[in-house]
Amino acid sequence: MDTSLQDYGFVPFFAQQTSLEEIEHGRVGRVTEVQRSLIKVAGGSEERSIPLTSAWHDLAPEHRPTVGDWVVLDEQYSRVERVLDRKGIFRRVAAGEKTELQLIAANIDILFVVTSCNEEFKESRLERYLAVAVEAGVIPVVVLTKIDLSDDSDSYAERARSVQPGVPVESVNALDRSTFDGVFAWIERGSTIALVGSSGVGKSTLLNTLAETNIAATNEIREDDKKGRHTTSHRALHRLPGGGLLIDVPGIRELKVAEVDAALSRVFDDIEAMASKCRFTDCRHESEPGCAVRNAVENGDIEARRLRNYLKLLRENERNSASLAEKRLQGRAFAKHVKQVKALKQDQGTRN
Ligand SMILES: Nc1nc2c(ncn2[C@@H]2O[C@H](COP(=O)(O)OP(=O)(O)OP(=O)(O)O)[C@@H](O)[C@H]2O)c(=O)[nH]1
Ligand SMILES: [Mg+2]
Ligand SMILES: [Zn+2]
Repeated sequence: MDTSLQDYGFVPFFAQQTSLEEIEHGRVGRVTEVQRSLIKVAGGSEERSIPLTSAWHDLAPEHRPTVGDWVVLDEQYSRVERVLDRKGIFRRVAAGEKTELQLIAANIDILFVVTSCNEEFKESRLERYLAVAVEAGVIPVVVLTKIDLSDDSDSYAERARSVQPGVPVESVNALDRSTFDGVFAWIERGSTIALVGSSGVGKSTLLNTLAETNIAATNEIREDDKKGRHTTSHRALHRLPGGGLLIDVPGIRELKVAEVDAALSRVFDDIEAMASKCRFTDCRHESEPGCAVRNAVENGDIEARRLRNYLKLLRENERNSASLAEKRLQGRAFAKHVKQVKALKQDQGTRN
């Protein structure tokens, strides 16, 4: 097999979905960038820019190629013939009024949830990211940046660890490789890491320091409120010189969740275990009598903030999952209608 495909993370799961002929002709590749009407595909031989035809735009977002996907091109390398089944997908509900999924990165092995030792740090935000990571089937690692700017970085690391026992936390100065031992341990040849988090936490800085060149633009954060300036504008997959693949993602303002039921049970297993002791099996832990969860909050066994975030995520998940399900149903009904109309026309055609 082409070694460069392996360098891009081409494992048997994907090889089984392609033919030897497609591989030998350099028609198989990995999506490294997605722009409005074209995608960049690398790995087969040279990196190619492939136009994304309108047929792809007509599909639901989850069926379109995204960064990290494996695709097969046609014989002329002029279009995407198919997108290979994914090992996993990191996605969110797109910002805005409509409930629509937005893909962030496909086929990632590890998610670096980047957060920094300043006002940006929020346990509730980490819980949100962890839920989406668990749902995507990836290993989440919290990367805590800007330890050089804080007198109290250990307490930030402690707070990050308390969000979920066992979650790895790596503390770094993103500008200084000598602090990267913990981070290096996660990087392997052919494995894919996505960098996600708020704007200004240092995702692109991490990438540049790891790559030892300035691949991505970075920008100072606002002094008054420590907010970033949304410097990175599109997602891109980069190959690190020492092996390993890194996807730099623009700062996420709001990671809205949908279809993360099982993941919420995992991330909040302490609350769910306690909920089994509530008097009513359908207790919403609001004002019901005999609520073991609220009791645990009063005793200080569960943080009030954590319960609030859990209930907020539950409601958000319920609402968004329901509207996605409805949308899919409408989509199917419409497709069926189109099929019937076509069949009818064909039928009339043959009779005429
Ligand atoms: N001192 C110090 N500065 C850092 C660290 N990490 C990031 N910075 C600085 O923080 C600013 C923002 O970093 P970026 O890498 O642009 O942040 P980003 O997460 O890519 O932001 P977006 O692309 O907007 O999502 C830059 O000025 C970096 O130099 C760190 O660990 N220590
Ligand atoms: Mg950036
Ligand atoms: Zn309860």
